[in-house]
Amino acid sequence: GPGREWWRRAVVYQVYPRSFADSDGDGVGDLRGIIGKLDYIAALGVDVVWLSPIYRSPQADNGYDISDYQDVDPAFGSLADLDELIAGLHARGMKLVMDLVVNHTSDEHPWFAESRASKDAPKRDWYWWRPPRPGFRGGAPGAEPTNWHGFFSGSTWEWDDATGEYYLHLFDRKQPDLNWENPEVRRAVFAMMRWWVDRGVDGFRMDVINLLSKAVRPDGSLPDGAPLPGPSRYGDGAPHYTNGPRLDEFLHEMHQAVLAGGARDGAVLLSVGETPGVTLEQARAITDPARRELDMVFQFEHMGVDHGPGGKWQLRPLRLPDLKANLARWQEGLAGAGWNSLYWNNHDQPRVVSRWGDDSPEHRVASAKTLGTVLHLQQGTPYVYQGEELGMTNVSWAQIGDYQDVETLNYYRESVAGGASDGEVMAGIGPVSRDNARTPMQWDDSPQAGFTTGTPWLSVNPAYPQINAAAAVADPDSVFHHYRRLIELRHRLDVVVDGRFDLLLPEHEQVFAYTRTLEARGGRPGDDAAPDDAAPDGHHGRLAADGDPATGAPRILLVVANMSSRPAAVDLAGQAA
Ligand code: ISL
Repeated sequence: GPGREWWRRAVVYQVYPRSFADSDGDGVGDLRGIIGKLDYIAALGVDVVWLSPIYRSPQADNGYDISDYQDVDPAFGSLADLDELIAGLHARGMKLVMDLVVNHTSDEHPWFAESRASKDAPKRDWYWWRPPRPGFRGGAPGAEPTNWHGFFSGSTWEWDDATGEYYLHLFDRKQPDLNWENPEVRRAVFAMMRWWVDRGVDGFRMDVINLLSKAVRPDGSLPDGAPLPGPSRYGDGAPHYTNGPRLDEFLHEMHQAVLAGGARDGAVLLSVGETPGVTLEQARAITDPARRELDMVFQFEHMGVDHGPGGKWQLRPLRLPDLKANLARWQEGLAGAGWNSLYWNNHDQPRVVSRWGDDSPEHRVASAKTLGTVLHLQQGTPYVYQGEELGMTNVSWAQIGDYQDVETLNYYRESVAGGASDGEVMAGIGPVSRDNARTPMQWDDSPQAGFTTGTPWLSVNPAYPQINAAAAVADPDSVFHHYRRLIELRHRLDVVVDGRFDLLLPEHEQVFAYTRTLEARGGRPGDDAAPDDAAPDGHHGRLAADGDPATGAPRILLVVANMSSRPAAVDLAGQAA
């Protein structure tokens, strides 16, 4: 019944196919590569694999630009390979969550080709076409229908000379936004989703799903955004497309049309929305089970605590109290109301051990374990991004030519055109570029980290001789085995799933400490206290459990983790309940 869904106890592992494992030596990871690593993923003990997009795509944004939702890109393999992957996961008791990218398509999708054909094309209204601003010549600077600045730099509007109108693209110009106001668009998306459910997928991770509803006025126009700081001629459009007026309605419709039907095997489907800019209040609405929208969302506030005035490109050192306050607010805010997703990493974020930990040779392993402990013992569904379980680290390349990511390249171009020096722009890019997450998975210490027999599409991180899966699996004290034990704890202990979260020492600059407490003594007889092997090593943290005298099951977990590489003294007297 409600409140007991399988995903409350589950851990999800994200695979970014392009960078995971290459079976055919072309330098690009593929589905057969993933199939060959299923035993590795199963050994970690995760319940679900979330697969970043493998659909047919021109790869302008590594597959987040889809030209056919119902086929596999030849770079990744075939539908038959995907069926084999689904079967291989199911055979090992794991599920598959697909990436659903329906805020936009590729400009090479047939829907867009039909839409751009003429002003009265039947699919014209499937995308956002608008005339130039009155008094301006189409294509001239300032003629765009709104002043919005795009996620990937520049205007969100692209001029189309053939029909004399602009189309909207919140991301790259090769990613035109679908018009969800049009019921035919919604029907086509829901039919596509059901096709995947029938094929055996167990859920969807929904790309920028809270950007679907734009604040369109009755006359069809869209509002300008407040001017951005600095010399930029653009404005901030986010308030006009983030959690827009019809979002809850669209998500509820999707729930009724697809999600309510469940998976092919009868289990509930997992739905997780990626929701940049979402507030706690909005997330509570979206994930409130009574509203029947989504199970959980990825919030972004904690990813912003180290952003400078210039945003992500100006990372500042973390102030631990800020991170703790934010995560505690989400723990408390969704408790008993919605559900949290827990993540440090994904394919868009720098590696957490480099960002908020200590990736030096002396401290990397302990630091990565500590970060894992602090996240995995919170309430919610944890997501592990490939390589996080190895403590993989950032790269920092000196030349823009070493980077491949469209967001990074567009940002570089715009900044240098605006007068910034190569040096300052590269200093911003190094610590935060999405390519930090996208270097090939490090399997072993053979050439190219065992990722490919050819030339990888993006350079391997030179740290691979020390940091790789073969070494980690063989070492019982590795980050890998620590993550495996954390995942096992969630499966075994009700207090990890359901316990109330209470932050301790909120102002402490080094220590992240909290308790999880089960009010109702609902432990299963026979469970014992948290095993010693769950305790992270030495000065980097510890985990304690207090057994319920009635059942023997742990009733309270105390997590005390030193997030710094310096010794820390804490006095917990009077802190724990
Ligand atoms: O990467 C970001 C912050 O560092 C975000 O701005 C990111 O672009 C945003 O969270 C949306 O991400 C998702 O949609 C994009 C795609 O490029 C990302 O990979 C995807 O996760 C467009 O589909």
